[in-house]
Amino acid sequence: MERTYLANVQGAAVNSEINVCGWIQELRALKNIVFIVLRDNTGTVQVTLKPDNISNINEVRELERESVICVTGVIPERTKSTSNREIVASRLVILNRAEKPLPLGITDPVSADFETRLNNRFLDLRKRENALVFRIESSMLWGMRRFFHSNNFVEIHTPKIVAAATEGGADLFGVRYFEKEAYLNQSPQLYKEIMMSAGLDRVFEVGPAFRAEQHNTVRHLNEFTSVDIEMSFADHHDAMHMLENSIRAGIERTLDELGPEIASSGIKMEIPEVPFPRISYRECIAFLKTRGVDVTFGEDFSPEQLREIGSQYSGFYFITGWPSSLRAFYTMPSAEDPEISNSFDLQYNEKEITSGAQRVHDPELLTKRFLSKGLNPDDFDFYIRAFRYGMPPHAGFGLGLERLVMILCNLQNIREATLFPRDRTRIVP
Ligand code: AMO
Repeated sequence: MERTYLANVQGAAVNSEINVCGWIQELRALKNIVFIVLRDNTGTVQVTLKPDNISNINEVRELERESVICVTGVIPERTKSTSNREIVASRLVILNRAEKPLPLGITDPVSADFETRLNNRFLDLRKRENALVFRIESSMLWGMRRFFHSNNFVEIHTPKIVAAATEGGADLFGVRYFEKEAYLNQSPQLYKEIMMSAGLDRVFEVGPAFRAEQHNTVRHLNEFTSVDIEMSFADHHDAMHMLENSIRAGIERTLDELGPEIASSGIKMEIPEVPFPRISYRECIAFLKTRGVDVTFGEDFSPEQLREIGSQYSGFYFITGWPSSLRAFYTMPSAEDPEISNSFDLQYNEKEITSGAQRVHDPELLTKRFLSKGLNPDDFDFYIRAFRYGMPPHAGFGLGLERLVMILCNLQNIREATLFPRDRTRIVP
C-alpha cells in the first residue's frame, strides 16, 4: 500500500485504510492499550494499538523512542487525540530499533549545546525548526536557479583541484596531486571567466569553495558553497541587476513553498524591493567621518565600521566603487577614476554576502594588474591565453550561500546554516 505522509492523514477518509511510516516520538504503554506519537518529516499523528489487533504488541511495548516503524490502520470516526489526527492500527512493522539513551533529545524544550548538535546532526535535524533552515536553503536555491535559467544562464561545473590561487595566495589548501603540487579551489573565478571567451555568454555555478582562513569566526567557514555567475557584454551594473533580482526570485519561491511554516517558526521573511540601494565606498567613508570614525581611502572596513554603516543602511544594499588596490587582479578599474574599481559588495545590515565586479578583459592590462599585485603572470598563463584570442567584456559575482541563509533565517552563527561545517577545529563528522 502506498505510504501516506502524516500531514495528509487529516485529509484521508474516515474508516479508510492507510499506511504511514516514521519515528516513534513518544510511546505510552498502558495495560490494555498502547499510544504512540509517530513522526515523519511532515508532522505527527497519534497511533492507538489494542492488544487484540496487534500480534507483536509485547515487542512494541519495549521499543525505544526514535525507533522506525510502519503502521497500517484506519482513521476512526471519533478521536480523543488533541491534534485530531489518530490512526487505530491493525498492523505494525518494526523496521529498525533505536539505541538508548539518545545523544540528543528530539522533543526537549531546552536546546542541546551547539557542539552536541553538530556531532549528532542526524538527530538534530529531526527537529523541524532545525531542518527548516535547509528546506529554506533548498527553495531559495531553486528559485535562484530558475531565475538564472530563464535569463539564459548555462549551469557549469568547474574543477575544484587547481594549480593557481584566485583570491589571494595565503588562504590556499595544498593537496598532493601525484608528482605535482595542487590546491583546492577558492572560487570558480578563472574558469567562469574563461567560459566568456568560450562564448557561452552567461554561466552560473553552485559549488564548494575552499579557504584556508586561520581565524574561527561566526561568519567564516573553511569550505562554503559559492553561487557564481558570469555574463558577457556586461558590466557591474548588469551584474548587480541580476543579483538583486535573483535574490528576490529566490525569496518569492521560498515563501511560495514554505510561507506558512516560516511564519509559524517566527522567522520574518519578506520579498525585498528592488533595486537595492547603492552606496559608494567614498560615500561610506564620508558617512563614517560624520560619525567621528577615522578611516582613510584604501582601507578595508573593519567589522565595527561595517556595523556603523549597517546601522544607517539596513536590509540589502550595495557598496560600490571599492578602491582598485583592495580588489583582486581581475577587477576592472573605473575609466573615470582608476583609483576605484567597477566593483561591488552586497551587504545585509553589517554582513557581506556577495562580491562582484566588471572584469578586466584586455590581456595587457590584466598582465599589469598581476604585476601590481606581486603575482607572476606566467603562473596564470592558462587563464591569460583565453584573453588573447577575443575575450568579450564581462562581469559577475560570487555569493556565499550559507551567509545568505544565515541572514534569511536570522541565525547568529554560519555553522547553523551548514550541514557539516568545516572550520579550524572541525573536520568530523
Ligand atoms: P569573495 O572572496 O568576496 O569573492 O567571496 C564571495 C562571497 O563568498 C562568501 N565567502 C565566504 N563564506 C563563508 N566562509 C568564508 N570563508 C567565505 N569567504 C567568502 C561571502 C563572499 O561575499 N571571485 C569572487 C567573486 C566574484 O567576483 O565573482 C570571490 O570569490 O559571502
